[in-house]
Amino acid sequence: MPLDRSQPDLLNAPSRTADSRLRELICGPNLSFLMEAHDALSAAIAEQAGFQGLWASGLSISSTLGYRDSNEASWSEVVDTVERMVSAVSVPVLVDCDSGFGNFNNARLVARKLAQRGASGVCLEDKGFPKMNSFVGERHPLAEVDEFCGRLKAVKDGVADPKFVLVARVEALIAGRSEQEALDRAAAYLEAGSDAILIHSRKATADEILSFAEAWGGRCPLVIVPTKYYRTAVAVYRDAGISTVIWANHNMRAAVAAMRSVCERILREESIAGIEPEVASLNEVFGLLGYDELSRAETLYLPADAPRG
Ligand code: SPV
Ligand code: MG
Repeated sequence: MPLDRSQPDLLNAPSRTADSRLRELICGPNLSFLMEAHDALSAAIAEQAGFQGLWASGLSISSTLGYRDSNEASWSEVVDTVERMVSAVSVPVLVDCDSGFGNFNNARLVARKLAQRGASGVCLEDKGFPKMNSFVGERHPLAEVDEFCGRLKAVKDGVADPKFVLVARVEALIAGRSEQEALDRAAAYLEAGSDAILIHSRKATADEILSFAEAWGGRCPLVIVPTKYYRTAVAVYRDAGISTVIWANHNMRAAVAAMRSVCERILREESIAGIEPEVASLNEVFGLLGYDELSRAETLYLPADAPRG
């Protein structure tokens, strides 16, 4: 259900604290899905479509801000974006925290800020700072295991709320390392306090993910991001005991495709008549942003003869 915008304190104030729903999604017995969002509007659309939880994607947030997914966006820009997202929805948000924006101290600072702004969990990947998007290029140097475990422990200790979820992301397969190294890293990150392991792959099939899942043997929930192996049916993940699938960048990519198509048509046709049936109506936009709540509030709080917005 969309946020009840009749609650004024939820309109703009970063008043949410983590609740247990993200933990239930990721650690529960059923396969769950997190949908990518990168701003308040995409978050509200994903919630209204029926998603129970959101992925605040680093790639998508960077892209919409005009940055490359290589820590060009500052941690505070990410926190501000997440705050707008959280304010727009009632479903929990897992935030892509990249590698934590530095060492253990930066990681715990960002996680704490995100928790204060209402995020329900963070995902930290075992790379250095700056990181590079996992699908770009061949150089993906991994963090030392002990040092990364320190980052995880610092986040766990830094956010006092036990409902806050910590996902550790293993990039060993992205970096071309062995499955054994991926398993060893995952075991160390679990020991360091992670609630779940995100095992990432950029292969076109799910083979290495499924092999990892079998070898992992359900030691803790597994999260996957099937951006490249998108042809695999989710039933396969259910059978493999995967906990959560993240559809990681598809709102952002849908927006790119739709905006490109509309811009090209308006330029070519020198008219907006042709695209009108294909774009969202203004009433849909006003509905998404709760304009009706504002007019109810005006009736409540403005003198009867005051000018209205
Ligand atoms: C993101 O959505 O920013 C992710 C997933 O981290 S990926 O782009 O696959 O690295
Ligand atoms: Mg990312």
